[in-house]
Amino acid sequence: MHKSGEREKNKTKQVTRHCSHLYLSIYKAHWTVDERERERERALAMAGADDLKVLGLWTSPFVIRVRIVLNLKGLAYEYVEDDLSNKSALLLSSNPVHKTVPVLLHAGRPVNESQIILQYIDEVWAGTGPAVLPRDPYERAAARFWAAYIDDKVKSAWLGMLFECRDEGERAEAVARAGEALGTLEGALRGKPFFGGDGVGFVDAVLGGYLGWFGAVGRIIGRRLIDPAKTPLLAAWEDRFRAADVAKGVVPDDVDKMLAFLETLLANYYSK
Ligand SMILES: N[C@@H](CCC(=O)N[C@@H](CS)C(=O)NCC(=O)O)C(=O)O
Repeated sequence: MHKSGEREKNKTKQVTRHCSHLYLSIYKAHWTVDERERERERALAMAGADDLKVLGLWTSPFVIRVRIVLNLKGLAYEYVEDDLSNKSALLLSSNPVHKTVPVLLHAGRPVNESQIILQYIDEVWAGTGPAVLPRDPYERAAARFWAAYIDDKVKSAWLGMLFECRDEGERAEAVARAGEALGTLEGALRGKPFFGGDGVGFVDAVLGGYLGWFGAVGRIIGRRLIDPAKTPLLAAWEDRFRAADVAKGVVPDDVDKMLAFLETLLANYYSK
């Protein structure tokens, strides 16, 4: 095929991918290339730079962190709760590799994996609201380091404390592991109100996503998981974070509801 014809075909394919529902309105044979290009731009704008949908689960630390960052950026989005015992066709087709929530759909295009989603939001809306990751490359590397640390150490302790422990001894062991990881994070906070400095940032959102479950653990073990006696800076951070506007309505604070959810989950998944 002729090169310009090939380019034209590719553009049409691209638009079809981005906003298939608008396809018919842009594909008019008598239009010139320029007219089609202008219409393509218009169609993409209509599809909405801010057309955002989150597929989620209200208790998921990974989903919660995405919602926190969308709140931080002041971005409106549609939230769709998925049923992980009967995953939606949209979830399966949007995250065919892991089949997990969260999925962010931006103008219909899926972005997977929560930390990647947070960075995507920060890049696309760099000019909107506060920066999620620090702008300084060294500080940014440090934030990514701590976020990875949290999803390694805190995540495994979280699974151990609630979902994988077979008895109270195993729970206590996981609680101790969580305490160690939280002790290390106390050092990373270094007296700042938030990991991100004066306001919530990347690491705050990543750790903050777990706070609903920390509340549930607290009820089970009879004390705050983030122990004010051992990690006073982090305990103050928790209070500050829970009170922040970005966390409101997103970080679960109803411990009874969390524990009822846990019970159902354990009965449905882990007894099989
Ligand atoms: N690494 C993933 C973890 C996501 C994840 O594990 N999500 C859970 C909900 S908390 C899920 O969708 N589980 C469904 C499954 O594993 O089938 C991320 O950060 O997005």
